[in-house]
Amino acid sequence: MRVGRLMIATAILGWGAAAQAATPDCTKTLKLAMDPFTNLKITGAEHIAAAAAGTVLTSSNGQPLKSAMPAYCKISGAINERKGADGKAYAIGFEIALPDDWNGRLLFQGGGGLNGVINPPLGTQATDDRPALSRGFAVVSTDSGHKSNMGFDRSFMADQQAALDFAHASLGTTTLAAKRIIAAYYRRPAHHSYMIGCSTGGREAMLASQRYPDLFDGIVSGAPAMRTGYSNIATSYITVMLNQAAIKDASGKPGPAFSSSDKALIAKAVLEDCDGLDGLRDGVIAKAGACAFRPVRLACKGAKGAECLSTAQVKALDAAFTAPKDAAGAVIYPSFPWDTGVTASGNGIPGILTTGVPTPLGPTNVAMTIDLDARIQVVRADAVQTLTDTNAWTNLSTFLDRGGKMIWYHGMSDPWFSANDTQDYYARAAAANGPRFLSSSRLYMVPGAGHCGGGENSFNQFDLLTSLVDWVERNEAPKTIIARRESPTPAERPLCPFPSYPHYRGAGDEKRADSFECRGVSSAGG
Ligand SMILES: [Ca+2]
Repeated sequence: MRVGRLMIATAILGWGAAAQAATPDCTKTLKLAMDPFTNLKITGAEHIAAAAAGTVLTSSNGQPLKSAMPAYCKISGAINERKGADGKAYAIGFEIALPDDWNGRLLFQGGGGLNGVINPPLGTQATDDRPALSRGFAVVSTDSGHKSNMGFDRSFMADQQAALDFAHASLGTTTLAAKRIIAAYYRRPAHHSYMIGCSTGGREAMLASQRYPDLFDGIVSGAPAMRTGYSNIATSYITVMLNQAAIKDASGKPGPAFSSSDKALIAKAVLEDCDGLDGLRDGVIAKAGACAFRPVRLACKGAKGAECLSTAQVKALDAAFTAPKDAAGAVIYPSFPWDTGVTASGNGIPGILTTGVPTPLGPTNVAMTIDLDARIQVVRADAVQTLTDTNAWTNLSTFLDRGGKMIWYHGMSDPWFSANDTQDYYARAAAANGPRFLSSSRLYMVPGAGHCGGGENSFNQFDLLTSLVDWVERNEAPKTIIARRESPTPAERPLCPFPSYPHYRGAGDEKRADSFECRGVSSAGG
């Protein structure tokens, strides 16, 4: 951080006298800057006053938080500052929020994309309207070892240590630094440590369980980016299958595979076949595992019309929802589930049936063919990708032997990483670790939800942190999680431990969670 000296001066001269008598002095952590062993430099320390509800933003351009935030000391730091192979300055940048009224716990806040920015350490993910900081957690966030203004700028990987830090190393380094700062600041260590992340943060949460089994007592992993090389092949494959059915322009470039009315037709048919399987036709497909929608039933008997799909469209849909395989017949990546979000076109990443337009993930993909075997060879030969991925490692014996607990969640309409892939990892981890995995781990599918949130008809607001802490510290294993939404009308719905799902009891207010019961085999007995 280039502002380091100025901020240190400000910290020394500034607000320290204003701190309450019972509150540790933020500036005392500055002595850590001289510790040569950790190569840890404190670059800033600032006491942040308590803030009223609705006045703190999730990020500089984010949404206002509904909860009030407590007074806290914000420490900024840099670990291992150096000049990298490409001549750029590197360090693991981090911020840690140390609330005046501390609850004795640490929360590591996972990142997103390719990281490169230090998001405000608030702990908003999977905490509904009560971020971890508002509950008294000390919260740390990090750029994972490089600076970037672009979400998918890979140039830092030219530097070996920066690549290692992104792949995994910064997680351990930052967590140890956070624990050290906490112990120095409060004069006692955190009694429990937690980790929550989604997407890249979900991958980092998996890393925490797999490669740093001693660091965390409880972990939440949402929609983990566990093997992006493979998922990128899958989404490219799906788009190519759909492009083959699209109408081409004069240059041969494919437009959208489906018109708006085509997508409405598909969405209506999927609901007709699968919405009611959970006992209630409400636009939510809660029993997706039993959804057996077949596109052929929408095939035109004659010419293409508004009420049917062309033969090419049906063929493309079948291919798009079938797992791509390599030449040897091995599945490269699981298929995506039929869910309500497959035709979504909202503000987030559009549903996987939306082609012919650029998305937040990149420019319009107009490819008409894809060589799956060539692509998979490139991914397998990519050393950084291999080190970064978390799909293969399932030995969690050290983490589980320590009593570690883990909660997973994934939106069923996530168009980037298939919810089926997280289910697949969960099954493999269960097979590898035996009953102790199932007694220490839960997976919750979120019908209709997109990538780490969103979803037009989804109950996507839920608090997993409370359940995780109760599990770790009171041995109260979670069963159902009460999820809610505020629009179109406020309503609640249970999330059930996978593979069970919430089934309508047949009577009762459908806005109330207790009108539903978890059905189907569940390790949690839910
Ligand atoms: Ca339903």
